Amino acid sequence: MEIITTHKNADFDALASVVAASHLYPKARIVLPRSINANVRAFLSIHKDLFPVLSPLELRHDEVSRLIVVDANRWERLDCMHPLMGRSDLDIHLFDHHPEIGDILASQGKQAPVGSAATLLVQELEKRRIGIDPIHATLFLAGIYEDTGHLTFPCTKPEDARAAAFLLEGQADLHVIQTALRPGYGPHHKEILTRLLETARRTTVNGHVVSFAHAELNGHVTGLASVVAMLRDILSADVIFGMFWDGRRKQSIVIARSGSEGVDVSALLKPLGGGGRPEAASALVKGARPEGLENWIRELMAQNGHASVQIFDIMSFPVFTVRPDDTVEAVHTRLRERGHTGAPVMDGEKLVGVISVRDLVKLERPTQRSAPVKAFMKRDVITIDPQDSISTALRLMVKHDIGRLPVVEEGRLVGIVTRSDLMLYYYNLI
Ligand SMILES: [Mn+2]
Repeated sequence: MEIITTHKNADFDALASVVAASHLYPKARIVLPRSINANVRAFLSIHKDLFPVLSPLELRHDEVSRLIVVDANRWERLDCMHPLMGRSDLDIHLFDHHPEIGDILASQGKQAPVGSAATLLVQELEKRRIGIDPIHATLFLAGIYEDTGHLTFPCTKPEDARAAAFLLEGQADLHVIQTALRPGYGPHHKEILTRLLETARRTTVNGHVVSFAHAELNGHVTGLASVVAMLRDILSADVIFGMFWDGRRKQSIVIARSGSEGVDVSALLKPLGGGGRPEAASALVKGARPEGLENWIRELMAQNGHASVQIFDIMSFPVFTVRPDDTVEAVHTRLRERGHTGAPVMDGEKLVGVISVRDLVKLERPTQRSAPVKAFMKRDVITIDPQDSISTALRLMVKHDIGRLPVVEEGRLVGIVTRSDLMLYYYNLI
């Protein structure tokens, strides 16, 4: 007997991958783990007949001759498959996209760090010219979209977009996908969100705006991650930690979301036994209260401060500056020659203003051209510290609509960071 299985808490990528694998292995039975995400369960309740599945409890392990694993590469992530571990006569095929190396050793299959496991299987179906009907195309696309955040997560690869295009050509239904991927949001979630908003506290750690919000759980709640994601949008924090206390099981659940390149929440939660991706991670800690964990996380973040990229790493120096008594004409010419869009105005060692080409081009009259720049410079200069984070710089530029920030340390001008420095950083060009 051949079986296809996937990881516990099966998500759309997992379901899409097992179903796609069943196209590659028509004789194989699908064995779904007992725990399935709420939105996948809702989808299955309508589509159940299309995908006949076997419970792991019904499985006769000794009859299994081939195991096909999708969207997972570790035995511990599979449900009730331990009797198969270490069996030398078992033929294992593996289709997985997780970049870390696992302990399931396969003779065949496909492993590549693309955005979703479904991508790898869809590529295989396309290659072997195996037809996909619109309903299946819809499910496979839901898998790709879920794991890549509709092709927006940094894990997304060109292969994912190509597979998505192939499925759209195969008439995947975006209306169905929209409904299927919508997070379950009920009255209970609203209650939790309200509680989180009431308890949310904002702090700044290493220049990142970080929020911790607490809530107690009454019984098992699914979809907590989407509530935390909503909270992050509402609070517009760089990093958010949803801290949940499950009193009945005496355990804490930490769900973290980061919108800042400088903070890798999966690395942060690793010491707590958690994991995930740099921008989304979670941890379940038995016997520890959320308050204590919050302190622990704060300390970890403070320690990691030096590892994250600071303004010092991307700023330019030495800085081209002008004097307050230089004429508009002279400053304009010098900026143009150097290709700068602006400069700090220095009175000796003292930063007294900034002037930008944007201000200078408006000054056309001869009397203005010969006037000193101090008459037209901006005097309330927004500056930044070399130890500040990239996201702080970005926030200041957006808030004040400015394109450059003088970097000041102990009253001294040590560099300048411009919009184009940030752009080079975000596009990974430096
Ligand atoms: Mn996946």
